Amino acid sequence: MRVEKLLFRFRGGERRFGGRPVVMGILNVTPDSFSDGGDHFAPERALAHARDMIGAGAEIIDVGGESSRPGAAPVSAREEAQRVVPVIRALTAESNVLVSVDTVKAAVAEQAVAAGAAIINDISGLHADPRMLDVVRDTGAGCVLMHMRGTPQTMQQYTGYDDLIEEICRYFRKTLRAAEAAGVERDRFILDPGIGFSKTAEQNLVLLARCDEFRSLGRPILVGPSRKSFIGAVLSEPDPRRRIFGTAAATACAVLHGADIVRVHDVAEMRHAALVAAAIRNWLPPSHLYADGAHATTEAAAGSVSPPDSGGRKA
Ligand code: 7PM
Repeated sequence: MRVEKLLFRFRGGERRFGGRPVVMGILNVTPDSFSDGGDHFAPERALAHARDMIGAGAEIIDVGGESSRPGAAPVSAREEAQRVVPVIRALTAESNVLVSVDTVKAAVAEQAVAAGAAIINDISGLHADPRMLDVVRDTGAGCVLMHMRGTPQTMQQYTGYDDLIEEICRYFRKTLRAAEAAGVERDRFILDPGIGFSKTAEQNLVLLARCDEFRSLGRPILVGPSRKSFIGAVLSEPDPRRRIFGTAAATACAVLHGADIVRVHDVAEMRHAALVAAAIRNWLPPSHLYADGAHATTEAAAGSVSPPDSGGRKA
């Protein structure tokens, strides 16, 4: 079976997605996640966690300095940059892991890229800060374009969709078109349907089951199901730390249905879930999974199946 390998360009390089699934490890650099014992943020502890995730197989580290939690105290651009910049600088100095910065603020993104980040992960899909698209263009950074309606404070008021998948696709098309008009090529973008952002629990399940429909836009697909409340809703499990197996199931489903990148807390576990799901995906006939126009014959499909341990799909 032939699955499109998609070129992604970012500051300092390019890579192809569409073969082996890639794990993005979440690094929250906030005082509540890595304190020095008091109320202060300890960058050394955050770095140690990043090293652990790299050791466990993370190929991208997503560094965020502001909680997206509804009701979380707002953080100034200055404070947010003070948290993420030293960590990004140290991490990119010692490792060639790809670093993304999880921010909706153009000023933070700019400093993060100057410190070594290759990718800007903007949960507002370039809508929160009018300068963000300029920063993507001028820095040459890659960009994760996530779908959300409203803000983290208001998003759960906007879960009414006539056609969930179609409306998210329309949002992606529109934003990609605006970006192109501003001089940012499509190959700089990764698309993310925004699991948990302005979606009901049921809608999140639909997104994971139908990830493949976003592939028609010709860009790599990222999903972030990690420990989220829709898993808690299915399992009646209020404690996010006890949603790891649930996250593994969600990760496997997303990869089976064509997701290229998974953004997770539990890197070692989700890497295994993703690799096994991809091995299954690669062994299934294409008609079962992909509407990408690749209708291989039986022989062609068999000829291009990669053994599970290669984890990859031949072009
Ligand atoms: C509170 C609410 C705390 C939500 C943390 C979160 C995504 C993301 C986040 C995602 C991309 C979390 C989220 N989620 N970026 N940032 N995709 N691209 O659970 O799904 O990590 S924050």
